[in-house]
Amino acid sequence: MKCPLNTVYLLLLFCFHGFAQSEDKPDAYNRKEVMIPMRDSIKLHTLIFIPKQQKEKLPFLMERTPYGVSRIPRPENFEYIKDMADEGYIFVYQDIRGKYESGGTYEELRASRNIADGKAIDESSDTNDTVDWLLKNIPHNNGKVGLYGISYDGWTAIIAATDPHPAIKAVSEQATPSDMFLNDDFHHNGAFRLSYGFEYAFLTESTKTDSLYQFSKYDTYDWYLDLGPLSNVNEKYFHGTLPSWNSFVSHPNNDIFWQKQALPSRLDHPRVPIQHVSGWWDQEDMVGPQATYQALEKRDKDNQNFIVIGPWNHGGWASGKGDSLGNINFDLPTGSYFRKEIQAKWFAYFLKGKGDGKFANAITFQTGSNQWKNYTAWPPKEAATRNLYFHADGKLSFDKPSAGEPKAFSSYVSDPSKPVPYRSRPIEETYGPGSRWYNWLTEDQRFVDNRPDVLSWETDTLTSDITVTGNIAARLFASTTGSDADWVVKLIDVYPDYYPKEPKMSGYELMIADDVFRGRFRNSFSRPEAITPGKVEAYAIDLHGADHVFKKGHRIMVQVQSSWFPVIDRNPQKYVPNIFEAKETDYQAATQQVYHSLGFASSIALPLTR
Ligand code: PG9
Repeated sequence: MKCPLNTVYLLLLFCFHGFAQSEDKPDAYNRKEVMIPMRDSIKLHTLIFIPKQQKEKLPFLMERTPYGVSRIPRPENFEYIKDMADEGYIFVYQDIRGKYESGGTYEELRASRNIADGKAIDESSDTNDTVDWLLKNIPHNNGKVGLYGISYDGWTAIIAATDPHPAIKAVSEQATPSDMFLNDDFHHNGAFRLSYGFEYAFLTESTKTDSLYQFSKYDTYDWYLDLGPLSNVNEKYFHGTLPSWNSFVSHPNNDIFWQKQALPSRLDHPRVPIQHVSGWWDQEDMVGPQATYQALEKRDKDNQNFIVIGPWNHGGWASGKGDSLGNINFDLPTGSYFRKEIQAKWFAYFLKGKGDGKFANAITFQTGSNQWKNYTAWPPKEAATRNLYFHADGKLSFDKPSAGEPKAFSSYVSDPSKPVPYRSRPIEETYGPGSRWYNWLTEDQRFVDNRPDVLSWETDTLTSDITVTGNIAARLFASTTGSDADWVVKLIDVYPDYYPKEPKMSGYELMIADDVFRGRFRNSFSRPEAITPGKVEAYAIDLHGADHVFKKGHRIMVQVQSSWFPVIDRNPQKYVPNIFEAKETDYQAATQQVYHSLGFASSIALPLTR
């Protein structure tokens, strides 16, 4: 993979956001650089690539980004869109308002404007103003526009679908965050994503271009531990200058700020065909496209809502073959298949009228069996849920615990001064040199097996395949001696102890589904409540979607722990109204008890198709 940039951090950041350059080709496109005026006279920096040989009127394909357009390869050399470039479109790349070479002020995930106010602006009005300009100023266009992009660029694409210009005919949002309090980059189930939130706020808001934070330690596990309580961030480092960090601090609960920002509340129904693209091991926005698809699917009268989910990390479909991720092999070139057979054909149909338009509503790459699958909806309705129960002897089985089992619970001490690392150390800066951030969700979970603060349950060796297709959820019955607690649950595929097909994978513990839940939000994400010490509480933890075959000869494992540091901030384990204002002395060790009795039968609900 060749990258267009010299700077190490940009190389890492943007290569993994799909900005890989394929081999150089003689320029097939003419490049035009323009400043396009918006309705409030602010001008946006835009690159337009027009095929040198244009036989027919062509549609536009546009990507709008906060990360700087000048670094994006020309379409004919850009692996992500090369199949489409070979076919011929007019490509448009634009710096969004306030970033890089565009005018105006940047606002992260800008709020929607009041549409009745003709002068108000937002990302949708900026898209529409750009489309107006393109239709009038770029000759030989066919009057149709498609929008695409990964993550933030996917967000700018789908936001344009809230109030689409009539020329916008198709939107492919890829790895787009949907709800920053419940999922995705900044929180998961109310637990704050500390390392991502801190580093991204600095990256995007400290300068008009992007800047990496200069950590004094390579292993940021130590740096974040030395940071102490979150209030030190503004006191010692940001001094209240970064708007998104200030929003984290002033909105610790799922209040109207987060609710209004979330995509399901901004999109009524698919007004144009929308394709959602998601990766099973997306380390940033795995849930986003699935949640947005599911919200829109309920209101999709015209069958304009589609989803594709594959074995990818964040944006992993944009470059390379996609036949492996980290240590995991998929046998097939899933990335190149997506680009050529799914993405290119989808846009060709909606923008050029090519093909029969028969697209499956949901396409997934089923892992384990390593096959593409088509479904009429995601999750497919045919799956039947069965619970996998925790038992006293560390076993996991489809049988409920019996009254005679010796122990009602298993327990561990969770100590905020020794949090469990979320990936093996050193934990390099997220987008920093040598970072292993991109594949951490596929990392072998044996690295925490021997910790006293991680509990495991495991099935016997499977005597036949078990296929899980749909949404997975944990139901945990647990108590703590503290008054708040985090619960991390991981569903793991354990490879056979000796695996001749690939000896290095012997005994590998691969996470298939996982998430963290902040205990204070067990009854409401908007109104947190302290936990009564010692009281057994029920926690419903959404582990999200999977399409995976646990193969005969493998085992299924569940791990439970109370920290995932520093991607998740430490829960003080003493209830305070706002954790961003907790004091050093509020952080205390607590004893956690996870129940597996008849009355409190902790379990994982699996959607089984076989
Ligand atoms: N995950 C990044 C992001 C998107 C939207 C908001 C904040 C962060 C990204 O990859 O663009």
